[in-house]
Amino acid sequence: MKAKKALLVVDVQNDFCPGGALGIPEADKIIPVVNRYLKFFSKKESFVFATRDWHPLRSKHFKDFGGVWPVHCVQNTPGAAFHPKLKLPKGAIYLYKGLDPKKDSYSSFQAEDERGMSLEKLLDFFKVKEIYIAGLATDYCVKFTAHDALKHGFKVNILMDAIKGVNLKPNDSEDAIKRMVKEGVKKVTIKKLEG
Ligand code: VGL
Ligand code: ZN
Repeated sequence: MKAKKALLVVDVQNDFCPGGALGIPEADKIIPVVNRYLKFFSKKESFVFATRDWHPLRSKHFKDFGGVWPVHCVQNTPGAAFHPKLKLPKGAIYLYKGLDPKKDSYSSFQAEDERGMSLEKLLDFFKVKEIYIAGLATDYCVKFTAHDALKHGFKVNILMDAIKGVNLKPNDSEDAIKRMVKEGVKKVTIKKLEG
């Protein structure tokens, strides 16, 4: 049987887009490209996973409680909703992360579906061996997700034209990409993929 692939769309939520509580400049510009990847992978009968940062109102992740971030992506608020332009297909599998008020939980490998099933369990169940990562933010969730995926033995690709970073320090995203590549991640673009 051919090894299965999955597209992982990370945290394309209102609060991470311009105008949101933790708005990343031009984050919304990746959305048409993410949609092209969604179309591409749907045709290939790959799996689609979509995560949402999904924090309780009181969390150590937030400045008010000792963290570094403004309050963002609070469970069931409009800021935590997917960006309205994101076109997730029927059959997409939804995951939530950042649920634990005592942890940052940047990695999608700390995410779970509504039944509490982890990403790793789901990928194993569907026999996925290779993942493609798009979304926000390059220097946090994307970086930690790629790291954990490699650690768990998956082949990992980052979609260079469909990620965007927070850049608390100006070079954070660049450094994150260098580190991911060093660890064994492959850089992919929609042109390369559609070939
Ligand atoms: C993230 C900052 C704060 C992320 C989450 O998922 O990349 N970044 N919370
Ligand atoms: Zn967060």
